[in-house]
Amino acid sequence: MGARGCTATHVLSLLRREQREWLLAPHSTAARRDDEQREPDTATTTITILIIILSIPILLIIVNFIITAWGSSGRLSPKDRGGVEDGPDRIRSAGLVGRLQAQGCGVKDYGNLRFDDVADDAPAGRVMRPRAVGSASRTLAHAVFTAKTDGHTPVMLGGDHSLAIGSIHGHAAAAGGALSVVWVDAHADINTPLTTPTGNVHGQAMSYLVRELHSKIPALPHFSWIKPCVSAKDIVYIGLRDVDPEEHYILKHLGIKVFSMTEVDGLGIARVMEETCDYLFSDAKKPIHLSYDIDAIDPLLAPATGTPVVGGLTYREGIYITEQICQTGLLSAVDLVEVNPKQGTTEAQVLSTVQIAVDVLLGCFGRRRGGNHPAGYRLPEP
Ligand SMILES: [Mn+2]
Repeated sequence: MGARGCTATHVLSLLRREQREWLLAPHSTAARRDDEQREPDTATTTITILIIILSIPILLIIVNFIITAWGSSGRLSPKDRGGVEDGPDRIRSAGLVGRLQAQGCGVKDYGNLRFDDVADDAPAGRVMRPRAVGSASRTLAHAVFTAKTDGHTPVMLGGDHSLAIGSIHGHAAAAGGALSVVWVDAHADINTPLTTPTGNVHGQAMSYLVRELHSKIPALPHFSWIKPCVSAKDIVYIGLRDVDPEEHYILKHLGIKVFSMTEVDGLGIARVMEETCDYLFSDAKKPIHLSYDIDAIDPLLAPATGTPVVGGLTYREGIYITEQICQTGLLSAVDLVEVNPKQGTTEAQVLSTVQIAVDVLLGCFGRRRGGNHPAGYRLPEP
């Protein structure tokens, strides 16, 4: 696969403060409880969309700043059929930037981050393409770090879920290591390089980031810069329904909070989100990194993805998650990954998947199904 240069279109519109305030709708139960202690700044954080594209498909949006990253060669595993690198541009074509701006977000599209392929990138143990993934992730981590330190909320459009290594690493570095991660996915993506059944890094992303797994991660070429940066207690999974036995052991052994589809069914999504917020805020209120895999949504609705699993979130559940996370006022970065246009068998399937991805992001940044209006709006006088 040929390497492609970095291209970027910058769409920047600065957001006036009063335009931003209406983005923050009424707070969730958990957030409301601690309303008085809320940092005033978190309620008016601008959104930067940063779109990055990796040769490991990554798209990074900083809401206020979009970084898109995808790969020139699609997914990393030979077994994967490719196409996930086309996800970000389809999401753009669906009008993401304009729709975010229309709801009051300042958005800067950083274009697609593209990464050179690495010659002779032989597997390291079971891990496929470690050098390409390792170096691309490092580039992404730096982009996210820069975006965060510039005060933006990055949005990473994938691309596959391996991009979370770079995005969470960069985010954690900017946040001083104190971060909550809400991982919405059919899969846990927490196999270690020694347990992975496929070698795909997108099934291992979390294992490189969790402090408690550090001793289980072997040295890999181009991975030595990665330092674990998230504590097991600061992670919440939502939507799991395809978890490998080794992953299940890790989740149980580390006591990671999981709301699988069983809990979504049993509790209902409102209770799941209330418990998620209570759990994450029981200690300190840390910035939230939302890593949202479109395959969390049921494949009847979002079929254009690489590893669909039956029995997923409804559209309403998937959007409710974003509305609640938005209302915490703590959303600090978002990954939206695994939209793969080549996996749709019809154009309608692709459009459905892309539209849900757009709606997920709109929900993250203030869209309320009950409606919104700008804070300063006044009815016209006759
Ligand atoms: Mn995933």
